[in-house]
Amino acid sequence: MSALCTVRRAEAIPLDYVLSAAWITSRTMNILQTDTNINLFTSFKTTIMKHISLFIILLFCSVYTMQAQDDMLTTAAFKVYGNCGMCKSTIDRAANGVKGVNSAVWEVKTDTITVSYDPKKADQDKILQAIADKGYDSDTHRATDEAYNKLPGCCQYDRPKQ
Ligand SMILES: [Cu+2]
Repeated sequence: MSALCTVRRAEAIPLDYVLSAAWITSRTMNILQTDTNINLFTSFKTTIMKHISLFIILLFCSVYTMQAQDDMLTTAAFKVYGNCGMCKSTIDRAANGVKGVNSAVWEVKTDTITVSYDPKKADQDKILQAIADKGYDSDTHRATDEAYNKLPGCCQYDRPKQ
């Protein structure tokens, strides 16, 4: 949760009868100290009004946070040829090493890598090229024979036809 939300939540607490308010991010709750001598009915009305605005602020904060995350990341899956668990660690490391990649997971069973990345910093070309540099072919980026031949014997998968 952003610092802005934290501050605004504390500000949104009714000020006229609250002596102090603090938003505790780790517990997602508000700590309030109130003056109990204030007229209960007035206090009740104020509380309802202020809690509605608090709720609206919370709602906007949540929606904004979710949108920000969605806008930032693109998720895509690509075919990458490989054999075994050792291939997996090499392919995963190559893709995760590309700047802007948030997560990359290659599956042995399906020969498919699922990558989530920031499209402003990374793209399909950069990711698949980094994987090809380590000796692994995809349908669009072929590794050099030199890189392929460097792979351990167990990892020398059947290459797709050129
Ligand atoms: Cu392997």
